[in-house]
Amino acid sequence: MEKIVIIPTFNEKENIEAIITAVINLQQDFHVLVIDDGSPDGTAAIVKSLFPVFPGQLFLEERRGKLGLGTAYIHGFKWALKKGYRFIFEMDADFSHNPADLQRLYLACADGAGVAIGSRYVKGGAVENWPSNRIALSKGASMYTRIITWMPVMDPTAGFVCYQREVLEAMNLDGISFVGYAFQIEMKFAAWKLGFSIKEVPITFKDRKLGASKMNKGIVKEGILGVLKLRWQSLFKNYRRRVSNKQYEMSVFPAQDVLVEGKG
Ligand SMILES: Nc1nc2c(ncn2[C@@H]2O[C@H](COP(=O)(O)OP(=O)(O)OP(=O)(O)O)[C@@H](O)[C@H]2O)c(=O)[nH]1
Ligand SMILES: [Mg+2]
Repeated sequence: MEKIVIIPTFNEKENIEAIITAVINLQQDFHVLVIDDGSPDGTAAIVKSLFPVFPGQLFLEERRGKLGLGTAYIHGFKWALKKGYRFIFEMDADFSHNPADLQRLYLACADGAGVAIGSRYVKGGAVENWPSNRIALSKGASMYTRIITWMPVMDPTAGFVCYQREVLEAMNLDGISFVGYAFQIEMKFAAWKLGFSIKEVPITFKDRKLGASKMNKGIVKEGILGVLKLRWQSLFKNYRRRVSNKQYEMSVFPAQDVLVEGKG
């Protein structure tokens, strides 16, 4: 019970079987938890049909409607903590993240990072096949986040992440308020504010080949306003208070600069 990959899904019937199979067939003891938000295309039924193929390795949590990526992950984090997993991963269902990189994120955490980020925007990272307007939006969001928050993370919107369980335990997960892209920014911001070490591991991100994007204007708006809100709240210590889990004594992964793989 070491490593679990949480995959949130909404209408991913074209990808879900292949991504689950790819993760488990790595043969590196990754379990998979799918959080499906009542996908009308029957994604959850495909997951259930795979239970006999991957007994004890594949799990499904079904929610009633599309409640957002952020709350899906919070649900998954709580589930994974309760089951005792030590390394808890976030990954998309659409093969934008290469399952073969999971082990590199794991090794970064096993090596001492509290959070390992699969990063497109550090040396060695890349984005393939994304239209130039998507790249501009993503890079713009990263730069905007760095300027406003001063958080020294090159890819703050990344959705390919490994957390040590202690990092999630130290957080008041109900205090994380954003649901779209801003959720990804907020999780990293919270880990950073709580003093955990973060390491960016270069990855190549590929555009989805199958299924439809869930990106929309509301997600962008939440990001723009959300980052300002995070910065504002953190000025007055309210933020730290809100996202920290008071029962937890923090000392396991002391604060240090954000590190980049290959640079010490
Ligand atoms: N459970 C759940 N999963 C979601 C929700 N919104 C998106 N997802 C899943 O989250 C992952 C990322 O969503 P994507 O649509 O790929 O978002 P994106 O990567 O920004 O956009 P594209 O790459 O252009 O598709 C995918 O696995 C989606 O199925 C949601 O509201 N609930
Ligand atoms: Mg995607």
